[in-house]
Amino acid sequence: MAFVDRPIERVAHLSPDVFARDYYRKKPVVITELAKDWPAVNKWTPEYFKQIAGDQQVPLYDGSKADYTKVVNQPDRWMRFADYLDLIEREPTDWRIFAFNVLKSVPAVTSDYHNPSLTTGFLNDFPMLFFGGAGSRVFLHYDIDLPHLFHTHFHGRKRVLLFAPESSPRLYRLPFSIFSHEDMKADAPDFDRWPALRGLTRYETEMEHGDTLYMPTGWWHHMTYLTGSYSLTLRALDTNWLRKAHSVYNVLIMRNLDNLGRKLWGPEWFAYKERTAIARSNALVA
Ligand SMILES: O=C(O)CCC(=O)C(=O)O
Repeated sequence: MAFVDRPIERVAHLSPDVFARDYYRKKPVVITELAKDWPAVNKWTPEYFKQIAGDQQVPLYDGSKADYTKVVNQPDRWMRFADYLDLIEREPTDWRIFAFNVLKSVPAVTSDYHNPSLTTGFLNDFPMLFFGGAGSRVFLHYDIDLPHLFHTHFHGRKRVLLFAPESSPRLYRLPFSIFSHEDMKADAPDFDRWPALRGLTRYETEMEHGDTLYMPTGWWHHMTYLTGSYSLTLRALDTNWLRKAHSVYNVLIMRNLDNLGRKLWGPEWFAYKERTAIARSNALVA
């Protein structure tokens, strides 16, 4: 058996009541008109980004596995933003910009979108932009601070795969981390090598310009950019205090333990994490 694939629901609008009743913490949904009135929908062209921030150096990531000589999320290289935008327009490439803080990098664009009125607790200091070239992939992960995510896509298409938090024990999660084992390809895994994946429900959608995907707290996501394009993620913390405490533990303690392990034990730390991820998930289906 492979995955059980299910399409992510699509709706044009949602009222706060229906969102709270049917989706909040429960399941993902694409809201096609949530961003309809945002200036960003027409304004955020590559030319516009070049005008306002073309000369900035931006941090880039490729599709290679994490490197123990680096701290978590350290970029693989830097490039002039305008050159990067030209690159993703021109040709397929693995290079991506991951979690580029809009407020710090391009504050002019913060008036081009609004927090959705579907929930509260938005982290206004952390609106994040993501860019990718055609064919680039984002490894399966969930967000370390466990927010609810409103992810709006621009200028092209992106394939999104999601797994519910209940699937976590069978997703080969690396200890002290929010990533799956990086050899496991969530888009086309070898089920003989990763048997715990068999039968898991995988939610799928293809995002178009202007679509907003709601991902509840703790949902795993894997992205494949089908064309050079970009997205904005707005993040809202869960209203539950236990969930908030878990988020603080992940950011302040778990991440630093991982960085310490990398520093002290380097490759052995990575090998231990990979071995443990495989042993734990496989034990569930032995
Ligand atoms: O689409 C991407 O490049 C990554 C998005 C992501 O991981 C997020 O919004 O948390």
